[in-house]
Amino acid sequence: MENKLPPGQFETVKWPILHVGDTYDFNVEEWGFRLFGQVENEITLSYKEFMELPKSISTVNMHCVTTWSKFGTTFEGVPFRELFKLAQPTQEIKYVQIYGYYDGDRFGYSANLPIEPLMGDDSLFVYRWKDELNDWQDLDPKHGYPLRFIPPETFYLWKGTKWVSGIRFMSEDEAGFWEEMGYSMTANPFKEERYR
Ligand SMILES: Nc1nc2c(c(=O)[nH]1)N[C@H]1C(S)=C(S)[C@@H](COP(=O)(O)O)O[C@H]1N2
Ligand SMILES: [Mo]
Repeated sequence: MENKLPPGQFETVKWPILHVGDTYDFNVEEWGFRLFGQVENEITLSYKEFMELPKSISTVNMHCVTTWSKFGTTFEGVPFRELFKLAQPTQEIKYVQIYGYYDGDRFGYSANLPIEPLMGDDSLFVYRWKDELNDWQDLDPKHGYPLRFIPPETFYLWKGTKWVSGIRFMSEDEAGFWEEMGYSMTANPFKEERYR
C-alpha cells in the first residue's frame, strides 16, 4: 500500500485519541450490535455472536480531519460485508449510518457512509491492532474497545465510529453526528472534503 499524505495533513507516528463525551465502559451483558433500517433480518447480536463472525486482517491509513494522518496500522476485525450479508438489506439501500455510544446514549454518535466502497477488507469492525512500534494488542477503551469501525482511507476518520452499537441501512443519505454540524457527507481526504 502506498503511503500518500492527503492535502493539508501531517504524519503522526503515535496514535492520537480524539472523541466527544466519555469513554464507554464495556459491559458484556448490556452490549449489543443492532442491524436495522431497510433490512429483511432486523437483529441485535450479542458480543459472543458478533465475535463468532468471519474475521479479516488489514493494514490501513487513518486521516483525521483535525489534520493528523497515521500510516500503516494493522487491524483484526469483522468486515462490514459480513454484517451486510447478515442484515439482508432490501434492494434500494445505498447508505448506512454507523452508530456508537456518546456518553450514556447508545445511539448518540453516528456517521453516514455509502455502502459500495465498504465491501472490501479495508472496512472493518475492529478489536485488535498492531503497528511498527506496537505488537498485537486489544484496542484501548479510549480507541473504542470493545469494538470500533475503521473506514477505508478514502474517508476521514470521524466516519470510524468508536464503541459501535449498530448499523442502520438507508435508501437515502442522511447526515450523522458531525455531518449535522457542517462536516462533509462524502469526506474524502484526498479531495480535502472537510466541510459541506
Ligand atoms: N463514538 C464516537 N466515535 C468516534 C468519535 C466520537 O467522538 N465518538 N470521534 C471520531 C473522530 S473525529 C476521530 S478522528 C476518530 C478518532 O479515533 P482515535 O481516537 O482512535 O484516534 O474517532 C471517531 N469516532
Ligand atoms: Mo477526527
